Amino acid sequence: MAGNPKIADIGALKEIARDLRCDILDMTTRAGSGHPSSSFSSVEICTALFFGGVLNYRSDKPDWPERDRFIMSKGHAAPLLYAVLARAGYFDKSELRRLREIKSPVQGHPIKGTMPGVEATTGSLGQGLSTGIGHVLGARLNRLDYRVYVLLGDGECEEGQVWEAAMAASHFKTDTLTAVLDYNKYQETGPIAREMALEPLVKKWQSFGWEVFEADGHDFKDLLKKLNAAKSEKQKPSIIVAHTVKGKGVSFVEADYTFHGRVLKGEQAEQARKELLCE
Ligand SMILES: Cc1ncc(C[n+]2csc(CCOP(=O)(O)OP(=O)(O)O)c2C)c(N)n1
Ligand SMILES: [Mg+2]
Repeated sequence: MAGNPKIADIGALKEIARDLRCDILDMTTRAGSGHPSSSFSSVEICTALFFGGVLNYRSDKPDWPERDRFIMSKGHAAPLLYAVLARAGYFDKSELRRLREIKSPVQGHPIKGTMPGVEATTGSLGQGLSTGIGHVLGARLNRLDYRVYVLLGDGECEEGQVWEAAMAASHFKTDTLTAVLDYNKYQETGPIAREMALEPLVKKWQSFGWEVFEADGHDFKDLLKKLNAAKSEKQKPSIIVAHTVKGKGVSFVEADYTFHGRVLKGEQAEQARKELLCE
């Protein structure tokens, strides 16, 4: 049974991306905390996955056994995950207004079981790829036909567990696993190259036994081409190293990495709404 919702064309994907950025901005400004710049960075990646025909899912049946799994390993981008899930129909958009409230199911980092569509508890960076491998092995045991997608941050790749998972994935020939690496070149405290360099990143993943693609992480055509190519891989796990801009869409956030974990307030939020063309 195919579970794929209506596939949007590139023009429609761009509109969805704009709407998602506006939702992220509104949610985090209202909450007064959260990670808008990390969320903005991955908007096109998640839009391509959920609305570009890559992921197989049914929002009316969140526990459908054959659904593809999406794991937001960079869990601080929870506002993006919630905005995407609401847009996909997992729950009403009004829930977004409860971000980070005490006892709200829309917590600052995703918790499995709190909102439909949240597949894994994340936020402690470095763990999501291992969870993804578990889902692939579970599919084999249960003879289920689904794929697993994991969104990683580049700072997250400074965690040792990511590389242990990278080894395990190729050892177990997890060909139904695709990681997408949001390579925005910054982590919390500064540039990756200064804090703990990852280059040569493509060669590293290749040497760990992965099929590696590079993409412009804000270009739908390029992203969809690489995500669809990854689906044909029959032996190895695959990764899309997606070059992105942290804070994408808001000029003064793009220009200043100290916006990590900082929300936009007052005039800044107004300026951002204008730049993003929010209604
Ligand atoms: C294990 C762990 N250590 C530290 C943190 C604190 N932390 C939250 S976000 C972040 C930076 C992550 O950078 P990156 O993966 O590049 O994500 P980006 O925001 O750039 O998309 C850090 C260090 C954490 N959440 N988990
Ligand atoms: Mg980063």
